[in-house]
Amino acid sequence: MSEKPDILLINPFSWIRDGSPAYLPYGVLYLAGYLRGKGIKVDIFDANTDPTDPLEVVARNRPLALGLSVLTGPVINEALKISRAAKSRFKDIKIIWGGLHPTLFPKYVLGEDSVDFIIQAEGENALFRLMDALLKSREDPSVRNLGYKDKGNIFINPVEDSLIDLNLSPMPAWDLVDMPKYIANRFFASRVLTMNTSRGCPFKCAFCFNQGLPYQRWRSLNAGNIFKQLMRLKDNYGINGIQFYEDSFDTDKNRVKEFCNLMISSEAKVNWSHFSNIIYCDEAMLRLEKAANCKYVEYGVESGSDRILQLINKRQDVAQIKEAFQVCKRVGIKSAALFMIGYPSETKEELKETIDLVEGLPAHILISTIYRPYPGTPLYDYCAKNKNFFVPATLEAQGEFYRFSHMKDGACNMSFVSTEYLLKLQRSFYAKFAIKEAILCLKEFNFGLIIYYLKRQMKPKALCYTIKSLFNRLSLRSRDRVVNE
Ligand code: B12
Ligand code: SF4
Repeated sequence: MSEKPDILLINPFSWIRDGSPAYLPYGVLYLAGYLRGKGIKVDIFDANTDPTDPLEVVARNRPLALGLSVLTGPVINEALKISRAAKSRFKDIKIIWGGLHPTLFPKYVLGEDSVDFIIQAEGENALFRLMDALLKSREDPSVRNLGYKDKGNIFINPVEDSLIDLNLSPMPAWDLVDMPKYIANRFFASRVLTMNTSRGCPFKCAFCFNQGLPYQRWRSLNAGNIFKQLMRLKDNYGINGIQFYEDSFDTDKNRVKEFCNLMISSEAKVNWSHFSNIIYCDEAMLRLEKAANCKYVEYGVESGSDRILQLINKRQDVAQIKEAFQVCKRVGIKSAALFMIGYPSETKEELKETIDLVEGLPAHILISTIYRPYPGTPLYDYCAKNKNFFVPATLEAQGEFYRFSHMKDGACNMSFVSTEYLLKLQRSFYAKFAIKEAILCLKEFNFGLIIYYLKRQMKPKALCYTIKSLFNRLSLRSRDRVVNE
C-alpha cells in the first residue's frame, strides 16, 4: 500500500479452488477504479489472495472507512468477523457493506451493530457521494441507494434508477490486487483471467435475484472497450485466455459481432469463453465466435423437465436445449450445461428427466447445484407460501444456509424427493463431471492441466470426495436400472 487510503475496500474470503481464487472480484475492482478517478484514495484488501489479518492492514493504514463486498453466501460470516473486530478495535472507523446481500437484505444488515452504512445496487456513484461527505466531515442522508442508522432507527433511501455509463468509467483497478494469483490453467487456455463486461440481464427466471431489481437492466461495455480491456490484460499479465463471467454476455448480437471482428482482424491469439442463453444460440453467430477464438460456451440448462422449465420461467424447452448443444457440436465449440436440482415441487420422475437430458447432451462439462430460495424472487414467494419457508433469522444463519452444496437437514429441501437423494445425485454428477474433464484434458493434450488434476486428487479430502462420488454414481445407476426393469 503506497499512501494511506481514505477507504479500504475488502473482498472477504469467498472462494478458493485448489489453492487459488478463480474469479476476479469485479465489484471492488470497478468501485476502486471509479473512486480513484474521482480523487478518493482507495486500496483493496483481498482475503482470497492475502492471508494477512485484515485488522493488521487496517491498523497500519487507519482508513476512514472500510467497504465490504458481500453476496448472499458464506462470505457473510467472513464479512461479519471483519466488521465486528474492526469496530471493536477502531471505534471511529465507518463500516460500509455493499453488494447483493445488503441489496436484498438491507434491514438485516443494518440491524448488525458493527455496520454503519449499506449501499444497495450499483455502488459507484453512491459510494463516491458517501465518501465525499464523510471526508468533509458531514452527513448527506439524501444519497440514493444509501441505508443508514440515526438514533437507533434504520433509514433506507430509494434505489437510483439512472445507472453509470460503463463506457465512460475507468477500467477496473487490477493493479490493486494480486493478479498473478488469479491466472488459472483451464482446458481452453493455460493462462486465463476473468472479465466482466456487462451488468444486468433481460431474462426473468423465477429463481434469480435479477427479478424485480430495476437497476438490473442489461447494459454493457462496447466492443472497442472490451477489446481494450482484454489487450490490457494480455499485455500486462501475459494471458492467453479470457473467461467472460457475467449474466448475459451476448444479449447484444452486434456488440459480439464487432468484438469478434476485432479479435479476428487483430489476430489477438487469446482464447475465450462466455455464458449464454439457449434461446440466443445461433449457428452463424457461433461460427463467427469460433473464428474469433471462442472455445467454450456455458449454457443455463436448468432442468430436463418442461414443467419445471415453465415453473422457473426459463424461456426455453427441452427440444431447444438439445438443439443448442448439437449446434455447438457441429460448429466445434465446447459447451457446458449448468443446471439445478431440488426445485420446489420437483419429483423423482422430473429429476430423472434432467439426468437423461444432461447425460445425453454432447456437453463437455456438467455443473449442478441444489436450489436455494433467494428473497425477492417469485420462486421464493412460492416456497414461502407452499413450503412454509422463511429466511433464516440472523446474518450468521443466512451465511450458513446459502453455503454451496450444504444441506445438512431437510429444512431447505423444497422438492418432493429426499435430501439424501439430492445429495447423492449431486455427487454422482460431480463424478461424471470429473470423468468428462479428464477425457477433455487428454483429448486437448493439456498435460499441465492433467498433472494439476492428478496433484489435486492426491489430497485426501479430494480423493475421498471423488471416490464417494463414483460410488454414488454406480449405486444410483444400478438402483435406477432395477427400478426401470
Ligand atoms: C464472479 C461471481 C462469483 C465469484 C466471485 C464473487 C465476487 N466477490 O465478486 C465467486 C466464485 C466467489 C462466487 C461465489 C458465489 N456466488 Co457468485 N457470482 C459471480 C458473478 C457471475 C459475477 C460477479 C461480478 O463480478 N459482478 C460484476 C460486479 C461489477 O457487480 P457486483 O459484484 O454486484 O458489484 C456491484 C454492486 O453489487 C456493488 N458492490 C459490490 N461490492 C460492494 C462493496 C461496497 C462497499 C459497495 C458500496 C458496493 C458494492 O457495486 C458494484 C459495482 O456497481 C455473479 C453474477 C452477477 N450478476 O453479478 C454471481 C452471483 C453474484 N453469485 C451468486 C451466488 C449464488 C454465489 C454463491 C452463493 C454460489 C454458491 N451456491 O456457492 C457463491 C457464494 C460464495 C461465498 N463464499 O459466499 C449469485 C448471488 C445471489 C445473491 N443473492 O447474492 C449471483 C448473482 C449469480 C446469480 N445470477 O444467481 N460468485
Ligand atoms: S438468465 Fe441467468 S442471470 Fe438472467 S435471469 Fe435467468 S438465471 Fe438470472
